[in-house]
Amino acid sequence: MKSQVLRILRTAEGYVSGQSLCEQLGVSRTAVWKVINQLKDEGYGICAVNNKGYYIDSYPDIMTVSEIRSLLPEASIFRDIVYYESVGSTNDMVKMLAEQGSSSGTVVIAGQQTAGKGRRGRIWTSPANENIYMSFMLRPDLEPQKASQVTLVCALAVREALYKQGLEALIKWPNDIVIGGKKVCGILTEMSTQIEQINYIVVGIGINVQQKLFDPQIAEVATSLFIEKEGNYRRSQIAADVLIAFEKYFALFMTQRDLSLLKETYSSYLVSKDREVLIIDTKESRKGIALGIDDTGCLRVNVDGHEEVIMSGEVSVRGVLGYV
Ligand code: BT5
Repeated sequence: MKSQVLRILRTAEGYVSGQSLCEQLGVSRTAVWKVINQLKDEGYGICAVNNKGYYIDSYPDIMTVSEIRSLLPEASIFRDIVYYESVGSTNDMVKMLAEQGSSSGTVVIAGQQTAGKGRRGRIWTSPANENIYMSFMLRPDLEPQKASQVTLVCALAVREALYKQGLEALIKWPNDIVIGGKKVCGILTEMSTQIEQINYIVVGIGINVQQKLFDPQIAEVATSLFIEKEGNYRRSQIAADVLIAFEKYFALFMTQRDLSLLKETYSSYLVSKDREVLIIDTKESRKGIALGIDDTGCLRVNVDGHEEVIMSGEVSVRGVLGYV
């Protein structure tokens, strides 16, 4: 009921009377009053005026299930949201829930991760209560070899959510979001398969929001929204915006089961578009000009006048002068 009260107050043009809340929710005045007090305790700035009702004039930066749910449309595919103060990894947690039979669209969000993961055993640093650590699980009707394309769909969603915050975020193929040439977000997609079929797919997103200092090992390449542009970021709002944008892009992705409808948009946000990149193979490195992605999410690079198609995971691509 908390999320319903929040959704009503948030979308109202002005004050909402206690009577109207009671009627919309089918509960007593006392029940409404209790929820309002709980919300005040959580830090919501709720004005209560006699004969007018309630109005929210400030929102705290808190990650609660009711806050996030109230920011999502009622028909969102992300129905089951779980929040933990601290977990090892939100990807591992949502996988565990998937193994226990949780439904498609389960979301796990944490205030902190003690074993945050990057790709190939790398570490994702995840200090408490500053950033977003979120994973969701889907059970799409999709061939396993296409799962990695969902990472690119998610990158589009994160870019859009950050753009709503007034930030010019770009995508470093395949799974990083960068601002000012530094990494502000990483995405890790994992899956469980049966022969030729996906059981479930897990998409994990780490976004640095309020963090002001980074470990020396990553300080050169990592940044946060706050470092790039000071502001009162509300993590729940950003997390909800990512989920809303993901649902929109994922629906387009599933109509074709590839990135054909999204490749132009994705390519237009590529940080390396039309720029020289270094393709780092196990055997050799070579330079080329990044052109964009193809229908399957491979990076198209012009190398000495010939187009090469680079698969993610096969090689690493970076700017000739550094990370981007
Ligand atoms: C990624 O891996 O970029 C995927 C990161 C996914 C993290 C999310 S958080 C929620 C969910 N639960 C998890 O356990 N994971 C996901 P990769 O491309 O391998 O990049 C990892 C590299 O990024 C590290 O080796 C560092 O160099 C750098 N790095 C580590 N922590 C960072 C941070 N907080 N911000 C920016 N860069 C970081």
